Amino acid sequence: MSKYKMISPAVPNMPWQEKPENLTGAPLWRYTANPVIDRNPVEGVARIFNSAVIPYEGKFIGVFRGEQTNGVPFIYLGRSEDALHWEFNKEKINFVDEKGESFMPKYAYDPRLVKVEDAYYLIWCQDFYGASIGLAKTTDFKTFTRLENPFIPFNRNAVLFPRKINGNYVMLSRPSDSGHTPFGDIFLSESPDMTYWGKHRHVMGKTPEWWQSVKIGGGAAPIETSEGWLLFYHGVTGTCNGYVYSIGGAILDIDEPSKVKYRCENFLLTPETWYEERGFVPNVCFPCATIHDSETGRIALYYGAADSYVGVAFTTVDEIIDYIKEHSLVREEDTELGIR
Ligand code: BMA
Repeated sequence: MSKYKMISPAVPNMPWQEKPENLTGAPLWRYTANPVIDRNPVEGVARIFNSAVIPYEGKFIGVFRGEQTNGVPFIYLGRSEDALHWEFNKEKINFVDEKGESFMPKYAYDPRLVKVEDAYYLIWCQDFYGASIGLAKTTDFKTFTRLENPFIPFNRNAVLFPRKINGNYVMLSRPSDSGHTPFGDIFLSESPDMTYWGKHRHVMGKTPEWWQSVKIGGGAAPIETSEGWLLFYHGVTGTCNGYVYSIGGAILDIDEPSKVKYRCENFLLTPETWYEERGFVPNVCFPCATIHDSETGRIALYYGAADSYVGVAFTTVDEIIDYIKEHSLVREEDTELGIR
């Protein structure tokens, strides 16, 4: 019996590996066969990373950031029986407008995939006269209808909550600049209809802890738990060799998620294996999705590694929440409602 509960469906066939016995003091453990997606995964695509997966019809489906051989990122659909071995469509996702006509972004990267009620939403970063957030809806993974862009530029790392809160859809995002953004806090916005977004609130920002001292950004869709919304996010530090991306964890208030209840002072995972340290952009662990099973409390976290691969790390709801609580350091700005 788990101490804490995840309020989400059971996913008995989710991928899983037990915690290694010699692992102490670390709340996440890597899948031993990582990376689960290697280079040149499909014709015309050099690398897949920073991608999101979800259970679907007893199997798994995902939206994948594919770096095409012309260097431009786009989103590809993938399917899997076990969420570890993936088959990708050779064609990129064909987005349409509300009339059903093709409506392709110029580029698309870092997709997230979230089910809210009966629909699946894709959220990604694209050009809208500058880097901004794109949004699309599907119910069958055949037709992907773009919705209005939720925010004006510049903005990245948008993540939708998996249910409405107080009657509204809720999205986290990270206002940014047009380049490699040397700043950035996580904000929250609400919408009654997925068209008009407002009631913006500050959730949390960078901290003096060096691993997240430059900027932070949303990661996987928050998991509803008995302790609040469990959020895996990324935190960035600057070094003389560039940015280093680690994975952090926080628990947000269930009814007022702009208030942070617990926030882990330590990173949960930082680049240390070859596929995280070496690649197109070295030293990047970039979380984008979880698959989790409410019956067993198991969580599989999917993250992009070195802008080149996809890795999976495991934990349990008890293990991760206890670790975040035990190492929580919440500052006044975190606990505020986040409006000024
Ligand atoms: C960020 C995003 C991510 C990328 C990371 C490291 O700004 O563009 O897609 O993984 O940089 O390069």
